[in-house]
Formats: sequence, structure tokens, C-alpha cells
Amino acid sequence: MEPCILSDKMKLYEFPYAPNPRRVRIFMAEKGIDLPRVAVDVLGKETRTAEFSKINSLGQVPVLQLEDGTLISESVAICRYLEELRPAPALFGSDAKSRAQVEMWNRRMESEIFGTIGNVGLHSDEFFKGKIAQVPAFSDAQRKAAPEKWAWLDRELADGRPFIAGEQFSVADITGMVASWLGGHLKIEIPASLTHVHRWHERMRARPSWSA
Ligand SMILES: N[C@@H](CCC(=O)N[C@@H](CS)C(=O)NCC(=O)O)C(=O)O
Repeated sequence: MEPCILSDKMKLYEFPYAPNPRRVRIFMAEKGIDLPRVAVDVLGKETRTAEFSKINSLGQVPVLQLEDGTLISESVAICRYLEELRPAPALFGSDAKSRAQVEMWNRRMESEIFGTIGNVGLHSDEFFKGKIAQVPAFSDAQRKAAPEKWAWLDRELADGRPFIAGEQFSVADITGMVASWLGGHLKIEIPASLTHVHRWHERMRARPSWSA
């Protein structure tokens, strides 16, 4: 089914080859929705211009512009807003317990796995020179730490649950999907021995939203 345009008056500033905009794209694909998009040339450093800093003072995409001009950055904040507008399927949980579990797992996936892999790129890639104080030794240490982070997830998924936060697909799975996608680009693979993570990963790759 073709996604339906949620509003032709909102605008999503994004860039197709970066993990955080990808989180929002996967989220929208799972919801079956789309929005008018403005392509920002991140590699051409359009995010670092004075013009773009009026859109996001941190110089990052994604940013969602609402009909009244309000600007929302931070991929999870954008996803939460979209969840409010289009509650089904619920990707942030559907009752007190599942909402807390999704929050817990999304934060864990972000801080333990996506963040670890992201730090490898942030602290070594030429692109971030001058934007952050790079510490190449930290990049190396995070690269070494990544397999153990995936191994932690493997031990968790050994209980047989189909999705990271439990029985339902959620935004925590999306954070895992972008972590593995980014890891692939940085040559940080999920160790072959981690059968539970691989089973989860195969299921994620089979979802149509994987290629959003
Ligand atoms: N915490 C933010 C992070 C956004 C972010 O890091 N965006 C990157 C792309 S993945 C970016 O726009 N970088 C542009 C730059 O460094 O100039 C979020 O979740 O949206």
C-alpha cells in the first residue's frame, strides 16, 4: 500500500544517507505515512550554514516543520509527534507498562549500541573534524566495545521474545535497525556467533520499512 501524505503543509528536512533521518523514515514507513521532504545536503555541509542554523541551532537533520512554522528537531521527538497524530500501529507502546518498556529499550538501544557505533564515526571521520573535538583513541575503543554491546543484546534476546521491547515491534527496534545499518557502513558487523541478534536482524531486514 502506498503511504498517505499526512499533511502537505508540514516539511521534513532530511538527508537520505544518515542514520537519524533514517530512523524517522523507517518510523513513517511503519505507520504508512509520508510528508513533503526537503533534501538537505549534509555532505556539502549545508547543515553548517547560518541559514540552516535558523532551522536547527545544532546544525542537524532531521527537522520537522509544522503547519504553524514550529520546528521540531531530534528524531525521537519527531517520531513521538507523528505517533500522536497517527496512533496506530503504536510504536511507543500502548499502555503504561509497554510505554515504559519501550522507553527503557529505546534508551538502552540508543546509549549502548547506536551511540557506541555512532561514536566510532564521530571520532574518526574527516567530516566531523572541526565540528567536534575528535579523540581517535576513543573511536578505536568504541569500535572494540561494539561486539560486546551486541553480545549483551544477544543475552537479552535469548528469552525468545520477537522484538527488542517484547511482543510488539517498536521504536526500540528502529533504533537497533539504524545501529546495524550504520555499523555495516563502518565495518562493525554483528558477530556471527550471536544467533539471537541475527534472528532478530533477519526479521528486521525482511520488513518493507528496512529500505525506507
Ligand atoms: N540527536 C539528533 C542527532 C541528529 C544528527 O546527528 N544528525 C546528523 C545526521 S545523522 C546530522 O545532521 N549531521 C550534520 C552535521 O554534522 O553537519 C537526532 O536524534 O535527530
